[in-house]
Amino acid sequence: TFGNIAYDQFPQAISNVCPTVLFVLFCFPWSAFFSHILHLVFQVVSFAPFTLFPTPVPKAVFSQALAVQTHYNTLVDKISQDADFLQEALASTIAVDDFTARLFKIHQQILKEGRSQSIVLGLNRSDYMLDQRENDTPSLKQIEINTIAASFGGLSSRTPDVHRHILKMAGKLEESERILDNNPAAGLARAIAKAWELYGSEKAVVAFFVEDVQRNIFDQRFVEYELWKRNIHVIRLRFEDVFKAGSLDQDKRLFVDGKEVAVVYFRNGYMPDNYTSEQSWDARLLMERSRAVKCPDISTHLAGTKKVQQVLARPGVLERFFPDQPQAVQQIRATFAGLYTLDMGPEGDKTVSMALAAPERFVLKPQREGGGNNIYGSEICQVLEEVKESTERTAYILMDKIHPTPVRNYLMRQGSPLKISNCLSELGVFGAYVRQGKDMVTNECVGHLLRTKSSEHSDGGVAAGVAVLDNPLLF
Ligand code: GSH
Repeated sequence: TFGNIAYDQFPQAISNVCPTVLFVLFCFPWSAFFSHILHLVFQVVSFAPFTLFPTPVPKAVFSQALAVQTHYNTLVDKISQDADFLQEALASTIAVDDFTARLFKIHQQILKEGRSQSIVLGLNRSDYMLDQRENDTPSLKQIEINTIAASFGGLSSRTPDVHRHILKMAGKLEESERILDNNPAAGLARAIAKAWELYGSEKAVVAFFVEDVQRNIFDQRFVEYELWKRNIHVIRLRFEDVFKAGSLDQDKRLFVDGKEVAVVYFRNGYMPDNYTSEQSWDARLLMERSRAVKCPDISTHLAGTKKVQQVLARPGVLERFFPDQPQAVQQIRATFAGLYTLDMGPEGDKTVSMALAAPERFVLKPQREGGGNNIYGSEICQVLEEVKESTERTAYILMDKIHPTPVRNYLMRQGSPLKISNCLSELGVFGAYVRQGKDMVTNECVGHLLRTKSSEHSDGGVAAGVAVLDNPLLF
């Protein structure tokens, strides 16, 4: 390392040069300087952020979250098949939200043409926080369910070993042994593999549909490698690949660059910004129309919108999907926070007044995925004052704010100073299912994800640069 070489290792001639020049040449920390510049310019890989220690989570709520997951899988799947419900639930939203409206248009076109594939693959993640009111026991409340690009199943398959190791080093052997095994990557891949097998063509590939700039590639790779282990060929596709080299044959088989695609696993396409041109929308439509198994298909994507989440909380709606299963209804409903409509009319007006009177009690949510889109506190008033008299307000829903108890921990993130923070955690549970026609072939809960962020941030996940990966330590 250039900057650390001592003067006396250099010939006398050099030490006769002006001391300032020598100082700059040899004492300035050039190596650190260049490595910093190189790092800024060429940074390709950095470690995934994580908490130094696992976070305590009560056993009862953890088990509750795992137990309800297969019902959530069924619910999402049933919603996706109920065109009338989706139409009715989303009517007010698509009138004002262009992105949801475009997705809905594709959904309608597919219904008109008839679905070309009866195999459905669903990989989702239902996210919760623990609501702790005064001395009550904490209660599990759903934040949202992600039915598209539900991430971090790959990395969370590796984090248990990180915390086991740290706890051992800290002399906490007993705690280290209590870190749960977790392998969502294997479970997600198992469902993808099942869909691929049912598709029934050995040479067809599984395509991971990804962004142009892939910041979370390693999370995806862990799922990918599970598929390669089963001798399933995986490719990665971007919008451009599909619109430039994708086509359907006369049986609507999807071919990209001459390869037949059995399964398209969407890890992109959930945000308006992902669709940079009309060609992106054409590519999405092409994939949806194809015989490839889509994960998710367009209807399942729509089933994960915030508006659907709010409509599900209305009295009687869950019963529509589980007419003979009061137990499932009860288990799902127990996880609902208060959710309120902003549709035009007296009920929506009441929601507006309630939010304006006590904004700190609520979260205002637009129909967006990817994290960091929610509105809190005085900003709720600003937004609602602007839109309250117009249909624009129907682009949002209002939800009760959840109050988890902060826990102190260190958030380990590249470039961030090490400091103890008050932290809040969010527990996610991964669901995976495959249906063929009317037959539910598999329906599983395949693992969990604990994410933790500083309580300074009201919103945002790992991908948004706010939360970090964690593990539950059950008590
Ligand atoms: N495109 C990236 C990937 O596929 O890994 C990110 C996808 C993404 O942001 N997914 C959201 C998520 O699971 C759901 S739409 N976020 C969790 C988080 O960022 O903490």
